[in-house]
Amino acid sequence: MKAKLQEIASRFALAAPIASIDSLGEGFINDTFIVRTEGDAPDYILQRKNKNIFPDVPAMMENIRKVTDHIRRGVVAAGGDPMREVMTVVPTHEGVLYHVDADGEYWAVSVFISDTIAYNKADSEELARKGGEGIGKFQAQLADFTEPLAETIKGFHNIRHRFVQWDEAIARDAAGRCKELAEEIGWIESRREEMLAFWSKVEDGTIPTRVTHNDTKINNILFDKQGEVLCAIDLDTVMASTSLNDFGDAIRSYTNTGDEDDRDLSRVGMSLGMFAAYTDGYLSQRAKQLAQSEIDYLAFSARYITYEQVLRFLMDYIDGDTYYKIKYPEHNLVRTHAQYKLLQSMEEQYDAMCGIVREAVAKYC
Ligand code: GN1
Ligand code: MG
Repeated sequence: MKAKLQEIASRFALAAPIASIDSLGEGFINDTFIVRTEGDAPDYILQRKNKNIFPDVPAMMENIRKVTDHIRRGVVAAGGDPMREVMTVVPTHEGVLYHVDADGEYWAVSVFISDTIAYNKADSEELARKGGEGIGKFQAQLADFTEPLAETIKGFHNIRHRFVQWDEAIARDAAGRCKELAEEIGWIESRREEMLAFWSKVEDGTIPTRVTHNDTKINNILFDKQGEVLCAIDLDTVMASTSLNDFGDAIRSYTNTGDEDDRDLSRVGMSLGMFAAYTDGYLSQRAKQLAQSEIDYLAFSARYITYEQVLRFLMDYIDGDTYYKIKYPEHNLVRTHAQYKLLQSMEEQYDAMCGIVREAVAKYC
């Protein structure tokens, strides 16, 4: 494996000879490695992109190139550091943004930004506030981006599309698990209409479409050692969608008092303090630019994305675990239960969440 990784990494235009390659991080989809180089040259991130999930890796890499080029121009214009405040994609020696190996696997490389921290959990309201500010800035950096972007995963946060997949998965019952899941399936069905009603607002344009990250959990954001956000990483799902996805998914991640896959449900819930902190940071950057419809659904978007996550984990369990990497056989079911507990906690605190949004909007408008 080491020799194969070396061979693959050597296809890319690295600034120095390779010293070592090791596995990195906890991604559920791609395989990630850190390529350390000799001397003062940067180190690099090497990723095997999951072609089962991303059917068109070249189009995805082109999205990432366009978006990072745009952000880089803005960072340079503002006097920032373009090697730290945006991801840098490294092409192959032939100038291609990916390499296809002998097995037909797709690989890509970016510069590893050193002296940074990627958190798996938000441990303070200050960090949540900074995270909100970071995604607010990311959206602001892309507000004037006008190039078309490919849809890297069809209907990614589109619940109408998810229901098509869901209905098929239930009908197929590939792993024969549906009979034991009546209660969990009921959780999804009982909220189907309200989730579709929300998505209709995106479809009819009431809620505008913008450039969005779509995977804003905390470990996809790089912080510097002073606690400031440097940049968003894992741009595989950058697409045109609603900005509410990014707020909602971040709330799902930052405010959870337990783990995404906690077996101990007593630990899981939404911290209202963390919600307030993230919301304050986010709206400090975005309040003036958002449409009223986006503000109206901001708190709801956390319920929407968390619901969608319950559906996606449960659907993968029903399908026999074909999408997410799992560490043990019932991992997707444990994730389903933990995310459902989080959803319930949001539902219980929904009025307070709406109040917090109103206050923050008033503060920044
Ligand atoms: C996946 O790739 P990663 O681990 O950052 C997933 C997200 C889920 C998340 C759940 C392309 O993100 O949508 O919310 O796991 N990414 C994709 O933790 O499906
Ligand atoms: Mg990631």
